[in-house]
Amino acid sequence: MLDLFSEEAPWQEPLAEGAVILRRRARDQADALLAEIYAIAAQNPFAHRITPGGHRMSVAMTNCGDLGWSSDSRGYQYTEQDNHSGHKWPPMPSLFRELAQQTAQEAGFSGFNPDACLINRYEPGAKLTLHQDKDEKDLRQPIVSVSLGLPAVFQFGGFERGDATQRVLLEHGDIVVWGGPSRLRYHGILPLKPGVHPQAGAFRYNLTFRRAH
Ligand code: MD6
Ligand code: FE
Repeated sequence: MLDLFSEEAPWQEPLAEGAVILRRRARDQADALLAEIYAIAAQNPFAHRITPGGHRMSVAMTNCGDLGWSSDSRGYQYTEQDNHSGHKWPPMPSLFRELAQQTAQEAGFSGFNPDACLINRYEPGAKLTLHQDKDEKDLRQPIVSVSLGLPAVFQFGGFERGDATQRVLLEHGDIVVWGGPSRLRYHGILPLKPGVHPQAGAFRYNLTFRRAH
């Protein structure tokens, strides 16, 4: 919808071939997205997973959808239930699914149908070290990433961990869609700076939509 009174309508910012930032694209839905996140977390609480190397992750995670990503001493995997609570993951809200499908389409990826949504919650100091997302079966499918709450510095690198990285600030309502030739680029989040966001409080939330199976 065209909003003539908005100071800054969503705009697109290319990152690399197959990767684009849709700035502020989720801003108008942010309160509804946050309400869904809180409802999901009431059923399957955010938890700090342990990496296969034995480290406690500083980012707290939960999931919704048919499959959820998690980590434990056996490795990284997609599962149908939350190993912490023993419950299935809550269904993916239609608001989430439609936003992911629509924005994938806007970025040039038609027919995206996510079966997993990982929800990350960052508190001040929390970070995500450089990694590739490669646990999904079909790497031709893109990933859609929605940022809410406090801003964070996103590192977007190359295909080797040691490659140079671009740094971009991801703010409330920004969506990153990437796939194609960029699908296996290394990326991460630098330690979150303390702050209070008017809608999300002292946290940053990130939703990543994936086709896992
Ligand atoms: C984050 N995002 O923004 C972490 N992965 O908190 C990711 O790790 C990520 O944004 C794959 C695709 C898009 C992403
Ligand atoms: Fe990732």
